[in-house]
Amino acid sequence: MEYETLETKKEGNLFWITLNRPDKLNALNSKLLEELNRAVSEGESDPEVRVIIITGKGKAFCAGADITQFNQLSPTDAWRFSKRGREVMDKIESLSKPTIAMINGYALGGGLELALSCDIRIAAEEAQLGLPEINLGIYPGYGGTQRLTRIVGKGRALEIMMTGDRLSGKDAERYGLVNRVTPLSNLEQETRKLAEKIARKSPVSLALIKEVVNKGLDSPLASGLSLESIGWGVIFSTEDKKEGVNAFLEKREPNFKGK
Ligand code: CO8
Repeated sequence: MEYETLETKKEGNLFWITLNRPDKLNALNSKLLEELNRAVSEGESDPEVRVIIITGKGKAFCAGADITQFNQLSPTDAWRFSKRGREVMDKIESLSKPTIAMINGYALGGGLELALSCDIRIAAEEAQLGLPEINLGIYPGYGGTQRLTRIVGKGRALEIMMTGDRLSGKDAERYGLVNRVTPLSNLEQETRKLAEKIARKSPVSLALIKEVVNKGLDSPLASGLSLESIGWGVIFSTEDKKEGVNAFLEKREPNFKGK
């Protein structure tokens, strides 16, 4: 597919999406947001793709929503703009395939919110992460108030939103905001290694893990636990379950097909 503001690349079972407005630090304008929406659908619908990686070109992962659009927005436009961005982030979070945000540099505002909608975040030590909307007299509008709080806890989330301060990659790891950090020079290699490891697992198990974890987080514990048990019924009907158990018994590596 053709894109103007991002690049996609298929590498075996991995699908890379690279935001590509480096001179504007990959700020999310409407075009980029819509292309991102299309690109994740492309990865989701390709049966060969098992893991989707989102990153940015240049010195930023993404510096947030495009501030130059803000002065033209009426309050109704701002609501629509926020709602549309949130729909795209919700879609990324609920994809059936695992997603990794490879945070190569600035991940600010809507850029951090994009990373928060991915399943796993791996960041460069040199990256800077934050929600600086407070400094613009606004506040996060692409799901950050909710997702950041669920990931790092209320106290830390409020501090990040109320100060607008940027965290280094290392501090973000300490806060539990990113899963792991690595020097920028190793970031791509580490991300690929992690993505390839996940890509060898059963796609059905991966999809069910995501569904049960995400839906469970929005439900009382008893409902989440019940969903987990129901999923067990589903997983026992799959070819991948037979393959995984037989591979163990036959002392060989499994070859999961996603069926
Ligand atoms: N929007 C538009 N342009 C941007 C953005 C942005 N978010 N960030 C950087 N740019 C542009 C700069 O204007 C500059 O363009 P130009 O060369 O034409 O002047 C270019 O990118 C390079 O940036 P800098 O020269 O500023 O680079 P520095 O290395 O000096 O600084 C910073 C890097 C610290 C990242 C700095 O650019 C900065 O503070 N950027 C803004 C970060 C920010 O505040 N992000 C939050 C935006 S608000 C948001 O994301 C809300 C999400 C919910 C929206 C809901 C819809 C209404």
